Amino acid sequence: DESKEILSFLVEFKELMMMYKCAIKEIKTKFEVLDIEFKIRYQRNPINFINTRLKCASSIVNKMRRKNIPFTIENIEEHIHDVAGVRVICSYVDDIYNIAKALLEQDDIKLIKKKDYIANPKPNGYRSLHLIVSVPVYFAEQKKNMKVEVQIRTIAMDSWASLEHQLKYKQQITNEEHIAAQLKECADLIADIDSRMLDIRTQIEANSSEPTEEEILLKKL
Ligand code: 0O2
Repeated sequence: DESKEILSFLVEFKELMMMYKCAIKEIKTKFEVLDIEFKIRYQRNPINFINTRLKCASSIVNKMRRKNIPFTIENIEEHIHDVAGVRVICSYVDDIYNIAKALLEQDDIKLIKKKDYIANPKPNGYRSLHLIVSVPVYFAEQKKNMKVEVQIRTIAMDSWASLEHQLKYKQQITNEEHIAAQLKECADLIADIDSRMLDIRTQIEANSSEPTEEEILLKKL
């Protein structure tokens, strides 16, 4: 009887993971569409690349243990917001907010939670815009609203976060406070560089008199 229960849980778990995988596809496509449209309008891509990941079973179990939540299918859906993860890496800081706004304005997207770690960086220096959204996914016999965690950040913020993430897993850091202070300093330097790069782009755009493809075409007519 118990093995029957375990088997049915595993079947349900596999099905739930399949649904999250599909939700990732939906959200990724939405960002790809926005990137294509933006390129046509402004002659540049706001998105550098998109990474996606499905949280593995052991990470889900660990997170639920940490939060003292019993491991059931319903609880995963209700309490674990980052089973489906989409990370969008933008060129400039303003792209982050433009792309987030465009996603949230879509009428099938529901914002569940927003954490702006760019306006309010974490004490360690971490910066990124986090959105937990819900998106409807259409399956053969049902429509299901699925939660996806979206992290939007610049290339510079992303490189800092990747290295910091790696360093965190290195055990027994000696001189920990000093290391943390240096990491924080790097994060702040990176934020300064991001804001200066945006400033440079704005200056170039203000002085740019390069005609668009359409303007060149119109002149030829
Ligand atoms: P992984 O391996 O990336 O999946 P909550 O959901 O509100 O209970 P949670 O989950 O801590 O709290 O939410 P939060 O703060 O929005 O962070 C979720 C994710 O953001 C993390 O996922 C990381 O990916 C990233 N993140 C947050 N803080 C940091 C940080 O200080 N450094 C780095 N490098 N990444 C960070 P996971 O599950 O921790 O890990």
